[in-house]
Amino acid sequence: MAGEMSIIGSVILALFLAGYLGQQYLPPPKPRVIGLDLGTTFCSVAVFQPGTGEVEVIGDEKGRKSIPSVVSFTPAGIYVGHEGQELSDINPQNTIYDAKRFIGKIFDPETLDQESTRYPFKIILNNGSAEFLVSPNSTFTVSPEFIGSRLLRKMRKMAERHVGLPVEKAVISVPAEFDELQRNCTIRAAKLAGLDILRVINEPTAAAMAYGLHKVDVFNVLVVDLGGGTLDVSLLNKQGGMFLTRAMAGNNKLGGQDFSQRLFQHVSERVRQRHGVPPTLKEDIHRLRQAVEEAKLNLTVRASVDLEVHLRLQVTAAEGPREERVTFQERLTRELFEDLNADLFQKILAPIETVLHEGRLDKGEVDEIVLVGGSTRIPRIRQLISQYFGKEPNTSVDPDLAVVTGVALQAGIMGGAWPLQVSAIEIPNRDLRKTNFS
Ligand SMILES: *[C@@H]1O[C@H](CO)[C@@H](O)[C@H](O)[C@H]1NC(C)=O
Ligand SMILES: *[C@@H]1O[C@H](CO)[C@@H](O)[C@H](O)[C@H]1NC(C)=O
Ligand SMILES: *[C@@H]1O[C@H](CO)[C@@H](O)[C@H](O)[C@H]1NC(C)=O
Ligand SMILES: *[C@@H]1O[C@H](CO)[C@@H](O)[C@H](O)[C@H]1NC(C)=O
Ligand SMILES: CC(=O)N[C@H]1CO[C@H](CO)[C@@H](O)[C@@H]1O
Repeated sequence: MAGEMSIIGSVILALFLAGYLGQQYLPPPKPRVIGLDLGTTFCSVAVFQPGTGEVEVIGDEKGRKSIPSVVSFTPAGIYVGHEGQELSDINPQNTIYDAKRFIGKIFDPETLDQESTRYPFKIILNNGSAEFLVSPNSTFTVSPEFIGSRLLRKMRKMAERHVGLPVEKAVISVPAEFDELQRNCTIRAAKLAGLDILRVINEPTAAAMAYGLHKVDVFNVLVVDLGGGTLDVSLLNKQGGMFLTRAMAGNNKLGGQDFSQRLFQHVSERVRQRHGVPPTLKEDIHRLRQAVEEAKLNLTVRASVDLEVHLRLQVTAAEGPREERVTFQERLTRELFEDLNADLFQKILAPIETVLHEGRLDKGEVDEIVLVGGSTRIPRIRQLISQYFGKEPNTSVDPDLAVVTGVALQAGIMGGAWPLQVSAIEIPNRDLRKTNFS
C-alpha cells in the first residue's frame, strides 16, 4: 500500500517536473483562440502569445492593424476592409458600412426609413430586420450578419497567415448594450465565417482588461468609448474579481465622422470662396475628404497642417460650363478644428453625468477612467475629460486597439494559454437600459 502510494507520488512528481521543464524548454504552443473586435467603423484581430503573455494585434497584408468595417459589392466581386473603403465614393450604393448598427435589431418601418436617409445605400425591412439592397450586377439583398461574416472572414485569414495554422475558435466583443438577439446574430455572423465563438464579452470590460484592471485593486471604472460614429460610456463595478456593468449611456450619432464632416464643410466652403464654386465631382469630393481625414489625424499631434489638394472644379462661365484645374492650398490649425467642433465635444459630458447619476456615484469615486476609440486621441477631448474628473484618464494602450487587446486576453484564458491568469470576466448585465442622447 505504502509502495503504491509512493509510486503514485513519483508519477505525479514526474508529471509536474515534465510540465515544468516543458514549459521552460519547449517552444511555446501556438495560439489557438483568436480575439475579435467587430467594430462599427473598424475591426481588428489579436492573439495572446502563450509563453510571453503578450497580446499581438495582427496586421493585414500591409501591416495595418485595423480594417474599415466596409464591404463593397462590384461586378468583379466583393471587396472588404480598406479595398471596400476605397470604393465607397465611386460605388456608394453598393458599399455597405455601419452594418453593426443594424445587426439583430427589430425595426418598425418609420424608424428604419429615418435611419436609411443617412446612408447612400438602400436598406429594406424584411420581417422586422434590416437588409441591404445591392445591385453590382443583378439585384439582391444581404443581411447585416452577412456583412459581418465577410469582415470576420478577412480577419480569420489574417490570423491564419500570422499563426500559420487553421483558426476555428474565437472570443468576440459586443457593445454592453447588445441584447440576446444582437449577440446571437453576431455569433451567427462568426459561424458564417467558419468561426466557433467560445465567449462573447462586453467591449468596456475588454477595454478595462487591456489595462490589467481585472488584476488590480479597483472598484469603479468608467469607460469612455468614442469611435467613428458612436459614443458609449459605461460604468463598471468590480465585484469578486468580476466586472459588472452598473450603468450605460451614450450618443449613437456622435463620433470622428462628425468631426471630419465639420472640417470638410469648412474646407469645401473655403474652396467656394476662393474659386467661386464648391467641389462637385465625385473624385474631387473623395480626394478632399481623404485630405481632410488625414489633416484631422495630424492635428492630434501638430498645431497646424498644410492641406494641398488638386481639384477639377466645374465652373459655369459666360461661354458655358468648363473645367478648371486648381491646386487648393489651405493651412488648418488645431484651434480651428476645436472651434468648428466645440459644441460636439461638449456633448461628451452628458452621458458621463448620466452614468454617474444612475450608478449613484460621485465623480471623485471613479477609480480609473479608460479611454477607448480613435477619437479619444483628440487632445481637446482628453482635456475635457481630465478637467471634469480632476485626474488623468488611462491612455497608455492604443485606444483603437484596447478592446481587441482585452478580447485577446480573454481568448488566451479560454485557450488555456500559459501563463494562466485569473479568468476574471464579467457578470451578465440583465435588464440594464442605455440612455441615449442624440
Ligand atoms: C455579381 O456580384 C457579386 C458580388 O459583387 C459577385 O459575387 C458575383 O460573382 C457577380 N455575378 C456575376 C454573374 O458577375
Ligand atoms: C418573422 O419574425 C418572427 C419573430 O420576429 C418569427 O417568429 C417568424 O418566424 C418570422 N417569419 C419569417 C417568415 O421569417
Ligand atoms: C439565442 O441563442 C440561444 C442559444 O442558441 C437560444 O437559446 C436563445 O433563444 C436565442 N435568443 C434569441 C433572442 O434569439
Ligand atoms: C500628415 O502626417 C504625415 C506623416 O506624419 C505626412 O506624411 C502628411 O504629409 C501629413 N499631412 C498633412 C496634411 O500635413
Ligand atoms: C494615468 C493613469 O491613471 N494610469 C493608470 C492606468 O491603469 C493602471 C492599472 O493598470 C494604473 O496603475 C495607472 O495608474
